[in-house]
Amino acid sequence: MSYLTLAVLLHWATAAIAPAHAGASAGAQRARPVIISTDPGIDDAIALLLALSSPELELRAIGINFGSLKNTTQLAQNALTVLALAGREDVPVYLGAERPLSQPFHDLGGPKFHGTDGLGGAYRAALPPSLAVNRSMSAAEFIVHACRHDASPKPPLLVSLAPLTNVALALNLEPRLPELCPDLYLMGGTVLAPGNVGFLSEANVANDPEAAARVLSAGFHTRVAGLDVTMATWLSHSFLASLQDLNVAGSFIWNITRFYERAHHELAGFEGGMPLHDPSTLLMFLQERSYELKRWPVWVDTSPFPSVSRGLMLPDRRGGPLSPPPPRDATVHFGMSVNATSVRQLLRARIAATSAEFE
Ligand SMILES: [Ca+2]
Repeated sequence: MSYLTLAVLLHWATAAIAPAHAGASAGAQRARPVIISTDPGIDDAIALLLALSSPELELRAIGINFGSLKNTTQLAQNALTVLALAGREDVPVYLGAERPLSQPFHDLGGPKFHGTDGLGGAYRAALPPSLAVNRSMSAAEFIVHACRHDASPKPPLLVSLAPLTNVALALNLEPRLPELCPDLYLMGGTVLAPGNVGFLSEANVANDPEAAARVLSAGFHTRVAGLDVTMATWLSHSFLASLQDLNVAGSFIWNITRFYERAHHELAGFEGGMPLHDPSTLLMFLQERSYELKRWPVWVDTSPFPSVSRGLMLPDRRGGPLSPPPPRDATVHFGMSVNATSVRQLLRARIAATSAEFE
């Protein structure tokens, strides 16, 4: 795609999508502020569009975390591309963790699923020069700042769609973070579903197990959208194809998922379609009734790399009269099943709504 084509697309998209958002905001007094830590990432890009098109949420900021790529500059460009598409250049993008909390970075194969640019090679053109990251603070510093000072009736929702490094760094800066911003939704790990980078490990946790261990034991009221629900929310090829004619956002999703769908076929052996990883995290907030959640104590394996168990999430799922109930300080809730039909419908409706004012 040429720069001109992208520029036309962005201009068109800005005109198309911004009014729909403005209308939604005006009528949604109770929109919850949200800060998203992300490594965009094809599924991250869809999640950001979902957040921007949901009147229940007011996106305060995007924090970039290494993950799908190590190149956080490229990941930030991808976030800015989505914001430009949605006409939301007002949302600040802060750079964050470039490497794991305490251990070296190891490439677990992110570019094979997201492409070397993170968006499947679909949008390589330069952005308008007015779009840039906000360098006044880091992603972790912004999380702390917002949780200390946001004056909304409810504190910001913390959402992590990447390794948990930014959140762990924010905890280092402000140990009271789980009191200030208690609600954390994250995509990561698996309880029973097969892993996607190891036989029981998932990429976000395996990319920085030390950060995951720190965050999951910190006392946040945590909801985990792991592979147990994200793999179960399969988007078929025909579902994806049906999005491209909806509007600019749907066409964008169709374009960036071509690489992702092909990678899931060629590398993971799936017949067609793709799992819904990162957007499921937001869908769990937007439509919690569609998820069965289980509260369990949890540990994360931080055996030195390389290890077959490094990055495993280990919830204590025992129950019944011979084992104790989860202690009160076990505050992590795992999504174990999902009404996939219902959340797919919501996703489609929200993508469709981004063009409501355009037509
Ligand atoms: Ca991600």
